[in-house]
Amino acid sequence: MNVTRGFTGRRSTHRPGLPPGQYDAGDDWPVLSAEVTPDLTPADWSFRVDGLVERPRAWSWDEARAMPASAYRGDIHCVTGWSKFGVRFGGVSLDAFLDVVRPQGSATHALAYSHTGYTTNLPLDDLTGGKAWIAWEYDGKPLPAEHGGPARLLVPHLYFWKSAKWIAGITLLDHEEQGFWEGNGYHERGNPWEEQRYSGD
Ligand SMILES: Nc1nc2c(c(=O)[nH]1)N[C@H]1C(S)=C(S)[C@@H](COP(=O)(O)O)O[C@H]1N2
Ligand SMILES: [Mo]
Repeated sequence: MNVTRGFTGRRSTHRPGLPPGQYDAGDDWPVLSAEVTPDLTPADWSFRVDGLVERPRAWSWDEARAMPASAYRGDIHCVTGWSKFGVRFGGVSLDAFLDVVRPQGSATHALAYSHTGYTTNLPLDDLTGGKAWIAWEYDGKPLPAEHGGPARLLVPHLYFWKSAKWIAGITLLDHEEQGFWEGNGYHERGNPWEEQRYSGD
């Protein structure tokens, strides 16, 4: 069987791997920011994991960059409708940070927060097991500032609003605390395959 070879319909809405209600943005990468792009240099950037962990800590840019590199190659899906196929991000697996701070058994949820004040909430399970990254490279180059550089959270299996740009930290909680879009009616989990766009979907 040879059903996918030669398939080049980049604008198709029937492309395999396209979640329901999404379209293929092709080479475009729209910028979606609720805030102005901050003037954030690597020297200003830090990443902290706190809340229900045994050993809360923060990493500077150099400390984070010294951790084992991990890459994502795959697709991303924005709740406004666009998806991008086969993107490449480089950074560190979030598991590596969690291994250091050691989540407490009671931790079930997380609130990710940006240096700009943006927040988004996620079930802790969506951040573990090789599903989430702190990413600072796109396509082998430094992540552009408007896309969250120096570094952003990357949780590609969920709608892209969960991937907080200019990530500053993650607080582990034993309950759900709504982030920016979730407090404005968006879904708590945001699984594109189940079209969890809005609260109650
Ligand atoms: N700090 C911050 N992170 C954010 C957002 C934002 O407004 N601020 N928007 C989210 C949404 S809705 C999407 S679709 C993606 C957009 O990322 P991009 O601008 O790199 O495409 O970032 C997410 N992360
Ligand atoms: Mo989005």
